[in-house]
Amino acid sequence: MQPVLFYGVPEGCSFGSIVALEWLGVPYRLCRIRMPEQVSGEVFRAINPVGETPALLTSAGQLLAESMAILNHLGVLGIDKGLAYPQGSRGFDRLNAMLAFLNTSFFNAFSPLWHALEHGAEGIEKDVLTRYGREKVAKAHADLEAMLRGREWLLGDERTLADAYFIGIARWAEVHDAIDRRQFPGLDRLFRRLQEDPAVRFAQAIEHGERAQGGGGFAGHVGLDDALRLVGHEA
Ligand SMILES: N[C@@H](CCC(=O)N[C@@H](CS)C(=O)NCC(=O)O)C(=O)O
Repeated sequence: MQPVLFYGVPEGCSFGSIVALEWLGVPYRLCRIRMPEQVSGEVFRAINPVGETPALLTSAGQLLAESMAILNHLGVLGIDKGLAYPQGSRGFDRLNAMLAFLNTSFFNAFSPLWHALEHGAEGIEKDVLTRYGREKVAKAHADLEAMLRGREWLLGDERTLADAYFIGIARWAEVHDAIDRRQFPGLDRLFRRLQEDPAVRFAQAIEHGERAQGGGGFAGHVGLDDALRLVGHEA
């Protein structure tokens, strides 16, 4: 069975999992979930009880939530391409540590800004959340810039699934006008390089509902009800 990735729009962190699937080149399908209405609805909670995207229906017909779990699950398919590493290796530990930083410190830095936007904060509440969020985003960028240590990609000379996940979150800086990325030259170079990547352009087109020409194994969209019927059905 082809895996199905449930991705959230607009601006979901699931963007990174779409880029990862494209880089891996494996056949897959997508199921589009609108946030917040559809993601928190009863039907989607049968996919992920937490009401969050991404979620993956694996090729074995099993459900998997959480970006880190999904990326590590997919990573096994990308070891020969250098996109991930076998568990027990130094590469695996470095990739896992980077994903953990991105999934916690980097992701969470944007939380006050998302809260202000999604809850229509006004006046002093908005000011406090905005200042707090911008400080957190700047610190997370400074920390990541230090971790990058002048390398081309987050882990070295070659791209890995960490770079795929990074771009899906880093673009939130523009959504919230949170920082000027040029203050972090290594991250700025990485961001610009990723923006030119065909898989990133493909994921952007998918999110915007535009006709998307992927270079990977995208096999089309599936509706949520049809995806539900696939749960538990192995190939
Ligand atoms: N820890 C989860 C967090 C997932 C998450 O927060 N997803 C957001 C989109 S980035 C979501 O689905 N939010 C639901 C909503 O906006 O109502 C992961 O890393 O996958």
